[in-house]
Amino acid sequence: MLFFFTFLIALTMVHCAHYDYGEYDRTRDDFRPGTFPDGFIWSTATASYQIEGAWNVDGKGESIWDRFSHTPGKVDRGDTGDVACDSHNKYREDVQLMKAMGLKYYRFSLSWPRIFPDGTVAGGVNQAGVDYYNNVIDELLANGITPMVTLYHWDLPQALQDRYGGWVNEEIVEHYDNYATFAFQTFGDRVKYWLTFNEPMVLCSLGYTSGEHAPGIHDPTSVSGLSCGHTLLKAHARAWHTYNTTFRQLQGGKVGIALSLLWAEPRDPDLPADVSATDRAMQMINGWFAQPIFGDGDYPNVIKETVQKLKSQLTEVPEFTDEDKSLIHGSADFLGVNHYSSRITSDKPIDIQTQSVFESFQMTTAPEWPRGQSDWLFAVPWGLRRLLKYIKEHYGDPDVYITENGWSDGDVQPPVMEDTGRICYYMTYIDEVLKAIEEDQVKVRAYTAWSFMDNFEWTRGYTERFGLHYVNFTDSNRPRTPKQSASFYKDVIANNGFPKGAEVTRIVQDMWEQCRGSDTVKEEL
Ligand code: GBH
Repeated sequence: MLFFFTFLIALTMVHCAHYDYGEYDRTRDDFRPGTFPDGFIWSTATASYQIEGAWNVDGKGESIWDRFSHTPGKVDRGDTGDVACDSHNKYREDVQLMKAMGLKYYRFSLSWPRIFPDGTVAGGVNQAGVDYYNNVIDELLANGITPMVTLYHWDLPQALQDRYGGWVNEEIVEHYDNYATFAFQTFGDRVKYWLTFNEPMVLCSLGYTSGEHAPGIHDPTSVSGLSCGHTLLKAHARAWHTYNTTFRQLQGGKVGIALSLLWAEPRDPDLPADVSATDRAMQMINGWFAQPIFGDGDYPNVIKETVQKLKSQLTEVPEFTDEDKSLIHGSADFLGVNHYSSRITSDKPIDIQTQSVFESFQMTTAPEWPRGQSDWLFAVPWGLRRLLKYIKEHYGDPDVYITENGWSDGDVQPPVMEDTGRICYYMTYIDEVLKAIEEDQVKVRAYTAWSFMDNFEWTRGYTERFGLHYVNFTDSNRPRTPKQSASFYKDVIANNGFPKGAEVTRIVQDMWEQCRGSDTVKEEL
């Protein structure tokens, strides 16, 4: 009955929708069998605050996420990362599970306050924290898994927040650079892939504009958000130059940044207003960080216009000097792409006197796009291919590492172990990466599934599950169990994609038809 009802609604909505996806191409949703280039990197990812726990153990300092999650009302159900997946204790087990999947790479992040409790070198290094990361890295390498390390995945030392107000203050750049230098020096003999920051756009807009994330600053003028971004770009460039001049020759690694990039499609591609609204959205969301580093070295026009308007309110006007620009431009060995979803964009007229250009577009989704547990997560696999082509054309054809891509289920009983929604998501998105490589010659070098296991999903706590492994958060041992998607991804890794011919294609093709043709995904909603 419920199924029939859902089906009926789905049909009606598809029927009523008048969306047109631009140069719609009949082969857009076709399955393309094939394997990835030799040496293609298959990885999964996590982040320190989301998995480690041990928030106040062994000399670790408090982070802004400890403070934030301990503040009533900030996180659903009052969940915190105090224990999380307990990976501080269980990392060896995690590595064995990775090995069982045939994973050869693993992306994780360092907790800055675990290494420098008050964020500064002067405040002293916490040797127990250094030992922990040495152990994780050694354990990975001993099991044939290459570490990919994010220096900053949102858990700023609370002491730096208190002392400087966090990322709005440029004095923090020096401390970040010292921390990065220490990490390169200490772990760089074994770590060859670095990410300076995870998703600056998300951390500045949710942390310093809407206040939904730590440190919880609500500033609708955008001044704090823009200053945050400005500081981050400088900090990123500093760390890259440190590596480039001091460590590269000796260590031979690569340093990039993980940007959260969205694909936006005009609602009506024949309507110039929608097309330019889409362009503004892409500039603002993607170009804010991508353009200074990978594009022409400066902010996109939409950002510059906004800064001009805000100038009177700003103490420190975020504009780059020529020296800043030349330091930031080209300061990455690869572009890390965190991509999850797409949006349909249309123009929204604004009053230029009182409103910002940020409000000059409107985003929506199509009714036929399957939705994950997260309210923002819609599966639009072809959006990834278009985004990758856009990156190639607008951001200097860089080496691209997909550093995150994934799907959420709810925290339901019984848990979703036959996670068809996730398998369909991975399968279709991965195939779009293959198309981007083979048909559009985008230099994609890596694909990373978010996440290795269910974890602390920020303000959603443990209510949204992104893992290839199920974690039981009510059991003090935090047992992990592989979901069906783990064995699916294991096969993809073992086959280096979807090999042509023979049995494999038939099985994969059947799966594809199930994902594309039926209501498997919709039924899960
Ligand atoms: C990533 O953030 C994080 O790096 C990771 O830690 C996190 O667990 C994972 O994704 C899953 O959320 O589309 O306009 O409605 C992704 C954060 C959250 C950024 C949703 C964009 C929606 C804006 N994304 N947000 S919109």
